[in-house]
Amino acid sequence: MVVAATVSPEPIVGKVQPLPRDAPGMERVTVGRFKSRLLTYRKQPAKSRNIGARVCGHLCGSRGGVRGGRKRATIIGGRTVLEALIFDVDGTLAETERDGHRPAFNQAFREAGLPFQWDEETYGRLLKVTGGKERIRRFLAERPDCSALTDADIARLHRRKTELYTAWVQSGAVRLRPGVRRLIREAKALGLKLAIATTTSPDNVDALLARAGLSDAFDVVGAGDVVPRKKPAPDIYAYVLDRLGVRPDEAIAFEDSENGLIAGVMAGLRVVVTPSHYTRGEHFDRAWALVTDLGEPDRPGFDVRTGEPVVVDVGWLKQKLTQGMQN
Ligand code: XBP
Ligand code: MG
Repeated sequence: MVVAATVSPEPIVGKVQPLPRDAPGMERVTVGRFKSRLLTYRKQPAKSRNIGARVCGHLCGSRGGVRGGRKRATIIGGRTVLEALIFDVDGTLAETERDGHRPAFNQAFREAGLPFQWDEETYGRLLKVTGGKERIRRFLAERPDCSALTDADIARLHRRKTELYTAWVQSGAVRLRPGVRRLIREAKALGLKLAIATTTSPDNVDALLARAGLSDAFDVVGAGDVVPRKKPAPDIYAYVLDRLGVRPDEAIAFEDSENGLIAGVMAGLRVVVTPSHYTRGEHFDRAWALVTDLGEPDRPGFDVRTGEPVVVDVGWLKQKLTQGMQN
């Protein structure tokens, strides 16, 4: 069946509607092909004439583009369709670092008889190193007075830390940040795909989602050592996008840190940043949106750049996408 991008001034999340193959006055111009979906623009009279140029302009523009010539954007009425939301975990879904991961590391160190503890300030500095095992290794490299640990020692230590951290999560000590549950539920109800892209260990993600009642919400979970290079490398986002089957310009990422922002931008994504306890002083110039938190209708977050109150929902994201394409 031949399908065509219809001209709709309304939703960004639009529908691909069938057109009769030989509709009069129409000429077929193939714009793109994505998976089993054939997206065809048929030149239409009068008002829709500018669509070809807008489509071409977008595909040839600096954002998105056709990476490797493999996938093409799903374009409805000259707009890229929003297909997926991708969430970071620590700091983005919940404030987990200072009172969750940090004490778990420290208890694991104590139990192993190691002669150091990470205070809040030290941990904030070490957070620049993503991944718990990598963080321990970096710390030990800075401390020649500490006896060297083998990779196997570090892995064992980290397994214990994960047990302690997941127990903390299961105890109910951590809550989702404002607007997180609301946005996830809304996006799910509207049929968007949802994914996790995190450096944290898969057990930590499972524990947090289970405790939050969101275990079934995500189509793809990319976590921990599933890719060799952790953030700020874009690998985890590339992994998740591939499994979702969506292009970077069809998805929006949510991050709390500069490392996460760099990873998302390098993967070609638009990134909404909600800075967290440890990341408030970092640089977020390249964020697509920078808000204090996602906000709730009765307690909005704030756009850090304009000071405007904001409730980040799917409608807000789609509106912002539309504005971006008009600029
Ligand atoms: C944050 C991280 C993780 C956690 C600790 O990941 O860098 O390393 O601090 O978790 P993100 P592990 O913000 O990408 O969710 O000890 O399991 O690595
Ligand atoms: Mg984070």
